[in-house]
Amino acid sequence: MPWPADNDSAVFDLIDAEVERQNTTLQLIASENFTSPAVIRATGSVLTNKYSEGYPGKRYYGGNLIVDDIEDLARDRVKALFGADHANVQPHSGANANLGVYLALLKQGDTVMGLSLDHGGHLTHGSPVNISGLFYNFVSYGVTPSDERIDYDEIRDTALRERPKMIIAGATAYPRIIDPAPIRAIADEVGALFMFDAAHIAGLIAGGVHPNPVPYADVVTFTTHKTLRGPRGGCILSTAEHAAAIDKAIFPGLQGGPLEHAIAGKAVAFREAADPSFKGYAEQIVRNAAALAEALAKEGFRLVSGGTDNHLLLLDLRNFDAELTGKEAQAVLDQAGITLNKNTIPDDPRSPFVTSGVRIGTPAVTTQGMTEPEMVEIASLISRALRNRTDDSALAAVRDDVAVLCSKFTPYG
Ligand code: DSN
Repeated sequence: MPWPADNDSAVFDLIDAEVERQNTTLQLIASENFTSPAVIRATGSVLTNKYSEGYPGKRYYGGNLIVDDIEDLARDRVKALFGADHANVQPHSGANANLGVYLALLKQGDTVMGLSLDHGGHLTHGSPVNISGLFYNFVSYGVTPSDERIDYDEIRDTALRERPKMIIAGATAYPRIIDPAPIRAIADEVGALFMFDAAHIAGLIAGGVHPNPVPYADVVTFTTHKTLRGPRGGCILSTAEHAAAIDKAIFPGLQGGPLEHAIAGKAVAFREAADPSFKGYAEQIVRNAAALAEALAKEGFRLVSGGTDNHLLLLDLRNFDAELTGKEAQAVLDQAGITLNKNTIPDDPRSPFVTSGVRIGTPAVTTQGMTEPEMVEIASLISRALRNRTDDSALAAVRDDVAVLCSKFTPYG
């Protein structure tokens, strides 16, 4: 097989540099994680060579007997993990999983309710710049100003007024538990479908530390690469009633050939998540987030909603420094070897490109083996960097301390 004499160092040197970055700096983006070598092996396998349009037993190309077994393994494992009737493991992403559900169960123009993006929702829950907001009539609900938590009474009032075809629960920047039971009751009262987008918390559900929405929702979507710690990709679980419509919407409705190398990686990750040790991992993610929140509060930051029940926290930077924006904090912390993202806080006076907050997550550092003492150290490093944000040598010193901390917990040694 052709393999350039320089081993394509243009690409592979960059991959090596990225391994180095992940090993030596702190990864605090709430939607990221470190997959296992087994997941990486599956996603880097010859399965990338195979075309498999269709589903196990019903493919449009030959040579799919082995691929059928792999996709069946993935489907069976994820159904068992979450107790679902039906699984579609083909969505290339969480966005595609959500769009597939809309294509299957909605008509263009239907009214749908979701958490607004600026209160922690997701682009595909009706943002006007996303296909969801362009094709469907999304009506947003938000968090209550007083406690910055989802108000189930407000969801009910809005649902009674708007009579949506579907109610969506789920978030990308919401630090509290979302209870599926009252949303099921509201959906039943107004005759709506209930979709739970569990992208961020799928691993917490699998680990038994957050309520499982599968017994309540008609459909549950999620990504496999966040708290669930699998390869980048999406997944849909549903009741048997919606199985055929969802499968048809994903293929041929929305996608072509499935990424069977990613599906093999998902199968590996679903097995890892079913291992009893994963429960301990999920519990530690939440303990670490709580410890980090407490330590950051002591450093003078305000926590949106006062704390966290899950894998993430949202910091309102204004208390700490009225001039400091999320955009600047993200850039300064990058310089100090601390990777996180700027994020709007509820009713943020600044634009989404600037923001008054940052989002911080503990899935990746927990995978590395860090526990509560390291969370206190991380809070101190964040605070030090932001207090000295115009001092390059102080930021370099924080970066050195970050590297020392990471050297004790190297993810890919
Ligand atoms: N980009 C993801 C996140 O960071 O939450 C959502 O799709």
